[in-house]
Amino acid sequence: MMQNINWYPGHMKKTRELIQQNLKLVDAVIEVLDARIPVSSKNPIIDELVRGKPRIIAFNKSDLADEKAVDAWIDHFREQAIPAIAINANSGAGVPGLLKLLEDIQEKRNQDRLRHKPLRLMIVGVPNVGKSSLINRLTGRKSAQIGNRPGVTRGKQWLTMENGMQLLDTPGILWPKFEDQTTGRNLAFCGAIKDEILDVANLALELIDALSANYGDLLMARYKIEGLGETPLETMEAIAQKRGFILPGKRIDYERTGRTILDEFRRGLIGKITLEHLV
Ligand SMILES: Nc1nc2c(ncn2[C@@H]2O[C@H](COP(=O)(O)OP(=O)(O)OP(=O)(O)O)[C@@H](O)[C@H]2O)c(=O)[nH]1
Ligand SMILES: [Mg+2]
Repeated sequence: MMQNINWYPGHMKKTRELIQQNLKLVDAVIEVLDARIPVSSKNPIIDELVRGKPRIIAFNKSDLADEKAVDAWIDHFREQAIPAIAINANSGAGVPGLLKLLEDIQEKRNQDRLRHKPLRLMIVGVPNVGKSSLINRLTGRKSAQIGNRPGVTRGKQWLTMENGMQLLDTPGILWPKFEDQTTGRNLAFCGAIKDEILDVANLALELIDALSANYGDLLMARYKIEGLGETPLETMEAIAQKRGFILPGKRIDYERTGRTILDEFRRGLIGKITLEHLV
């Protein structure tokens, strides 16, 4: 059902090398994950690259995610001695808590050194996860370029935070190798892959399928359908009927229905949803 996607455009490899170089310049890393897809938005290469440096995991877009599921993920990482926190880079919710975690790292570092230098930080994450939005939050200005599409930030820049810490902006990286289609699918649902290369109707079918497991009730409530269909296609057709997305000849407008479902999921209109749960 899922079309093949080119997961590893040329600039991704360059980005990885850039992150590797930039890592040498910083003392600690903020890894931004999408709170809706904590597994799929995690790049295993980051684990490898960051080893030895203090790291904080920030679950961004928590306003769109399932709070209970995210809390479980936070506990999971804290048990591994990795500080984690839920944030909303748009509103600033959770950011004071993140600053506190950064100050903890700074303090610990100061204890080990005679000369106290401001912490140098780097933010990493997949495209469109909210890295630039977080940078703007942390620096209190509108410096980093933000876009509602992946791949906006390409260059490199240092920014000074109010508490004196130095922050480096980096482009997002998408992992170069993936074992399963689920990861790519989840990234696409959440907007980490350019929509132009996606088959929107099929992607929406996959989303309906993914939502049916834990959030079928939200889907039914949003689209005012009695129940879920036997198949995702049936559900999609029921949604199309409800919304009146019908073409001449009573043909269902799958394209428009698919785009609507995806768009409403991304805006949180279907509900607060996390697609990947701890087992
Ligand atoms: N709902 C919600 N949207 C967010 C949040 N943080 C960022 N966004 C939105 O997500 C989109 C991408 O944000 P950016 O900050 O540009 O993401 P980025 O990671 O820098 O993206 P690239 O530079 O393309 O890799 C924008 O439309 C932001 O407004 C959040 O916490 N909640
Ligand atoms: Mg950016």
